[in-house]
Amino acid sequence: MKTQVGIIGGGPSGLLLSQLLHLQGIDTIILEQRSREYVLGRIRAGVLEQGFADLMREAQCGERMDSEGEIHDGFYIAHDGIKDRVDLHGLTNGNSVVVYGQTELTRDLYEAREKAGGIVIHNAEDVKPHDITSDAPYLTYRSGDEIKRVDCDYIVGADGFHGVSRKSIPRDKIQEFERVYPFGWLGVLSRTKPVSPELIYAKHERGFALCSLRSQVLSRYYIQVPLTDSVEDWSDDAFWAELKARLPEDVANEMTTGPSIEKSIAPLRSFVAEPMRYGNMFLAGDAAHIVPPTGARGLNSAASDIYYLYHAMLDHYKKGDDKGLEDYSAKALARVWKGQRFSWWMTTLLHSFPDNSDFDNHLQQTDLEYLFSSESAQKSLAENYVGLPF
Ligand code: RFL
Ligand code: PHB
Repeated sequence: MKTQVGIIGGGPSGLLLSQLLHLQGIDTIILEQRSREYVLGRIRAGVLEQGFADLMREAQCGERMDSEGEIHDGFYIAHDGIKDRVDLHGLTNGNSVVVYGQTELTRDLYEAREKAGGIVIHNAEDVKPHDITSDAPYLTYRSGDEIKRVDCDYIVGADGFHGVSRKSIPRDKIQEFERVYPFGWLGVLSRTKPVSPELIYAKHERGFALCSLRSQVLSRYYIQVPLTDSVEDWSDDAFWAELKARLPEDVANEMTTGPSIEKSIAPLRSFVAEPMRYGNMFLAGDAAHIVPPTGARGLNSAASDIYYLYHAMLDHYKKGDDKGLEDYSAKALARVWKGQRFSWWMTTLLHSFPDNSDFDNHLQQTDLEYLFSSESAQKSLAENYVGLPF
C-alpha cells in the first residue's frame, strides 16, 4: 500500500489529523493496534477548549458535539468546607469550555473517516516504522501470519504514551523529562444525575476529588488514591462514601449515588519527549507528552499538536513550503510546556502529598488563599484552563 501520510494510532490525535488532511485532498492510512470497540470503550477526557472544538468543526465533525456537548462558563474549587467559583467567562472576556466526552468525539471521528472511505486498519499487530530518516520511510504491520507494508512520505506517531513510535527513535536523539506523582485517580462513571451542573475540583486533607459529568444523566467522579490501591479494593459503596467525605457537606448531601458502569485507576505523570520530530517521523499527542489530568490539558495539548502539524503539512503539499514542518517540534513544544506547567501547578495545588512537610502544606494553603483573593491570579488560572492561543 502507498499513502502520503502513514499514521500510527487511531486515537483522537491520529483520527483528527487524518480527517483534516482528507478534507484537503491529502491521503492517509491509520494503523491501530486495537479494535474499534476497544478504543471506544476507553473512558477518558471530558473537557474541550474552544480551539479544539473549532478544529472538530473544521474537520466537519462538530455537529453532535455542538448539539449534545455542554458549554461551561465556570467551575468550582471546593476547599475548607466551602465552594469558590472560577468564572471562566468573566475572567477571559467571554471564553468557555465544552464538556463532551472523548469517547463520543472519537466515535464522531471514526464515523466521519468511515463515511469518507478513509482507511483505518484495526488490529494491526507489531507496527514498525522503517527508514525514518530517509526520503522513503515505510511502516510494516502483521495481520495474522502476513506482514504488510505501507509506503509513505511522512510517518506520524500518534500512538499514545505506550506506543512504538517514540521508542523507535535512537536514545541519543531524544530527551525525556518526567515527574511521577505518588498517587493515582480512581474514576467512576455512573448513570446518575450529576451533583452539580458545573465541575467541582475538591481539595481535602483526605485527598483530592473531582465531580465531573458527561451529560445530565451521566456522572463522572474521581478520587485521589495511593498507587498501591487497585480497582478491586474499592466497592461502589466505599467509593461513594470516600467521595462524599471529601466534599463540602451541602454537596455531599445532594449526591445521587448508583452502580458504577466503569471503574478504573490512572496513575498521574508529567512527561515530555523532545524533539517531536525524528527524520520524517513526527510525534503528536500522548506519544510525545502526558500530563496529570487535573487541568484537563491532555487531549487539548494533543489537539494543538494536530493543529500545528496539519497546517505544516498543508504548506508542504499545497505550497511546497517546508518551514512549518521544520518548526513543528519547537512550536508544539512551546505550547506543550505551558500545558505541563499549568497541569503540574493545579495538581500541586489540590492534591494531598504524603511526603509534604508542614511548610509545604502552608504554602499550598496560601496558594489557594491567594488565588481567591486576587483577580489577577484567577485570570491566570482561567486563561490556562480555557486554553492558551495556538
Ligand atoms: P491515545 O488516546 O492514547 O491514542 C493512541 C492510539 O494508539 C494506539 N496504539 C497503537 N497503534 C498501533 N501500534 C502501536 N504500537 C500502538 N500503540 C498504541 C492505541 O490503541 C490508541 O488507540 O492518544 P492520543 O490520540 O494522543 O490522545 C490523547 C488523549 O487520549 C489523552 O491526552 C487524554 O485522554 C488525557 N485526559 C484528558 N485530557 C483532556 O484534555 N481533558 C480531560 O478532561 C482529560 N481527562 C485524560 C482525562 C486521561 C485520563 N486517563 C485515563 C489517562 C482523564 C483520564 C482519567
Ligand atoms: C473528566 O470529566 O473526565 C475530567 C474533567 C476534568 C478534568 C479531568 C477529567 O480535569
